[in-house]
This record gives sequence, structure tokens and C-alpha cells, in this order.
Amino acid sequence: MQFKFPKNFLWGGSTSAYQFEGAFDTDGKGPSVQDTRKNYPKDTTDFKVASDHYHNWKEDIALMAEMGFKSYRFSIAWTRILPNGFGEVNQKGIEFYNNLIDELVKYNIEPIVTIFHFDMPAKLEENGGWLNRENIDNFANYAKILFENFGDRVKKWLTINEQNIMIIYGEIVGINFPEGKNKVQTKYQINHHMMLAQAKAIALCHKIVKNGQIGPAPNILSVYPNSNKPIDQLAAMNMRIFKNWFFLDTCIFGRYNNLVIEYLKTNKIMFEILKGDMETITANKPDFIAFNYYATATAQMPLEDLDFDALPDQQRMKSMLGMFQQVSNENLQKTQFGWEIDPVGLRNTLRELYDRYNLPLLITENGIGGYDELINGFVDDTYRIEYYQQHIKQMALAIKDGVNLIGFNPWSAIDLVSTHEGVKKRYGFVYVNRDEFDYKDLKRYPKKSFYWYKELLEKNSIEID
Ligand code: BGP
Repeated sequence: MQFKFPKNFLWGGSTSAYQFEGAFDTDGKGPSVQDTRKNYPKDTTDFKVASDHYHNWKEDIALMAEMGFKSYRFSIAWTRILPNGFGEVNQKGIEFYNNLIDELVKYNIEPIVTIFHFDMPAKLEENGGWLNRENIDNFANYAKILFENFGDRVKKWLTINEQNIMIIYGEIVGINFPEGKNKVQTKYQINHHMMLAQAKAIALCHKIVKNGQIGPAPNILSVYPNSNKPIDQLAAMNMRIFKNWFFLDTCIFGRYNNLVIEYLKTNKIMFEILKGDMETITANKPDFIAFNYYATATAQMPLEDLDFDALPDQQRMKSMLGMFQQVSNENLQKTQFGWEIDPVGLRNTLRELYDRYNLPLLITENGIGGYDELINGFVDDTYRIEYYQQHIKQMALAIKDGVNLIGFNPWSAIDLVSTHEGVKKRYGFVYVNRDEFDYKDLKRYPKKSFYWYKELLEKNSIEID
């Protein structure tokens, strides 16, 4: 049976500025933490040139239009608009995004703009980054400039990309931690400042942008218990709260989840909340939830004698002593880069999110990174088509279950530089001709998935059995 998606369903694709634009110091752009970052994984490129979208935006949007995009989710580089993060506006930056947005409007592609995607201005990072309360207002001021300049055409806004990932695994996405301070406490203090920054941006959007809608964009996943032992169910519940609900409960219900607060208090690492902060958060609620989904997680209760420090880096970061330990799920296949693949998990995640918050849901990332090879000007990425077919089918089933899902903007519209694994890990419907360190001609080649996606968007339906 064919399932027809709603008429106005926002089919599109997604990118972020530092991974896609390149032109890292062109036309007055200032450096962000992604430009000054020193800890690139071995043998991977930096973000200086990326896919050079800055000089190819017209052609890139034409390709999106050819696929039939109804929406395009991209981020604005704070340091293109305000090179230092505050102070004078860089008109060249405004001009670049004005052109981009006008071009999208020309093709009837709805722009969905992320205000902040992992790229704190380096100048603000020097004065403490998100840990410095002053930067809450710097963020709000930057957001205000965006609403004033682009709000006539951009009606859907996202505040902070994957705030939860920045807090939980901050080291890998450009957050620096000051010496001498408890790292966990620092993370939750930063989180509190981001919550306030988000609330202020929501308030400004609602005030300035006529018919504007705004929401957070965390990375959300269902968590399975590793066994039917009650204690593993508790571990899974703990992980769901630490990973997902703590962040969404705050902005949607206006309260911090008790489990996390009690954990911080018991360990004497509670963060500081000033008078009036909770009122600011409570008064400014999002209109929808955007979220990124790559896979689910599986958790068990860590054994009491587990040597936590002996765990490999990734596992240690993905676990919490006494709360949960993330383990791999033997029932799931993995991508070439070792990420689990769980299409049914997307339906589970959609269902859980909608049950809990009852707000419209928008998928802003989902996709598969792999080694793609250009052979005679063509890339056969059948594996990507299969991945999307399975995930989109589960989206259809979730909508049939009653979930209000309003769009799908997978990662990524066009090849770009992976956050963790360079250019060799490709995600796009369009191949960009460059290697890790050889920029070549950066020419664009539609992959097999490009034509498949185009057909799907034309039909606006998928086979479900
Ligand atoms: C998300 C980020 C994206 C993107 C994606 C894929 O967490 O929001 O910026 O990078 O993950 O991750 P990676 O590039 O590491 O494969």
C-alpha cells in the first residue's frame, strides 16, 4: 500500500555553515572555534574550504530545487554577521545570506535557519564562551539581528543545534573547559546559559518575526534496556532523561528534571541559577521540536566494580557512573563508520517525543555517512537509498500512528565535511569533487540517491506493507 505524505510536508535537506560554506576568512568573516580548533582527528581536513558553498550557492540551490526540495535547513555563521561575536555588523555577511534566502524563495523552498551550529565566535570563547553569562546577551543580540534582517522571509527558526550533544560530549564539538573547575558542573552551567539564551531568542523571534516559529534542535533517540532485568530498565530510563528529556523538559515544561538535579546536588556540583532565570525560561516556549536522529542507544546499569576510567574514550563519554552504561546492540547493523542503523527506532523516537510533548515534530538531521566513490562522473550509493527508504517508511508509520510530523531534512543535502571524520565520510545526495587535503575542482555530481529522492518528492508517497 502507498502512504501519501501530507501536502505541505517539508521535504528537504540539511547543512551547517562551518561544514559547508568554506571561505573561512572571506569578506570580513571572523574566526569561530571551528577555525581555531586544534584537535582535528588524525588525517582529517580542517573547515577552511569545506564544500566552498560560499562561492557555489546558486548552483547548490538549483540542485536542491531540481530534487524538489520544499525546505532547506542551514545555519548562519555568527562570525559572518558579527566577526567578533558582538559590535559592528558585517554587511557582506548580511548580503550573502540575503542572496541565499532570496534564491530559496525564488524556488519556493522554505528556509529553516539554525541560529547556532557549533561555531562560537573565537573572540567570545576567549572571554569564557558559554560559561560567561555576558554571552547570553551577545547571543540574543545576534539572534535579534537575524530576525530583523531575515525575518520577513524566514519563518522557521532553530535556536541551538544539538545542545545536548554539546553538553554531554562537548570536547568533540569545540567546547573548552577551564582548568580547576569541576567539568560536569561546568557543563551544566553552560547548559543553563544556553537555556537562557534560547529563551531570549524565542522571545525576540515571537516579537519581531511576523508569524515566526522557533524551536530547539537537539539530538534525540530512544533508549532500549540491554536486558529485561528491571535494573537495566532503570538504566535506560536514566539515560533517556540525561540524554533527551532533561533538555526538552526545561524549555517545554519550564522545569529542570529532578533526576539530574538530585544527581548534581548529591555530588555537590549543582550549577548556579539566578533570581528570575526560571521565569525567563518558563515564559518563552518553543512552537515545535526539531530534532536530529541517527540511531537509538542501548543501556545497562554499570556494574558496581566497573573500572570507569579504563573504558575507551567514547564509551566513557557515553556512560555515567551509577546511572547508565551505553552498550552496543547486537540486533542492529552498522554503517561503514560503525554507527548503528535502526529505522524502527525512528518510529519509536517519534512516538515517544510526541507522547511526551504533543508539539509538531520536524526532523532536521538523519542520514548515513559512507565512503562514496566517483566513477565516470557517477556515484552508486544504493546503500544510502536503502537506508532512507527504511527510515522514511517508519516516518510514514509514525504519522499513521497519529504523530504530527511536519518535515524531513536529512543530513546532508550535498556532501560536506563531517564533524568527526573529515571529507571521506560523505552524507550528501550530491558528490563534491575534493579529497581530504586536495581541493581538486569542487565540482558537483548528483549521486544515484539524488534521482531516487527527486522521484520520491514528486510522488510524495512511499510503499508501506
Ligand atoms: C550531528 C551534527 C552535524 C553532523 C552530523 C554527523 O551531530 O549536528 O553537524 O556533523 O552529526 O556527524 P559526523 O559528521 O561526525 O559524522
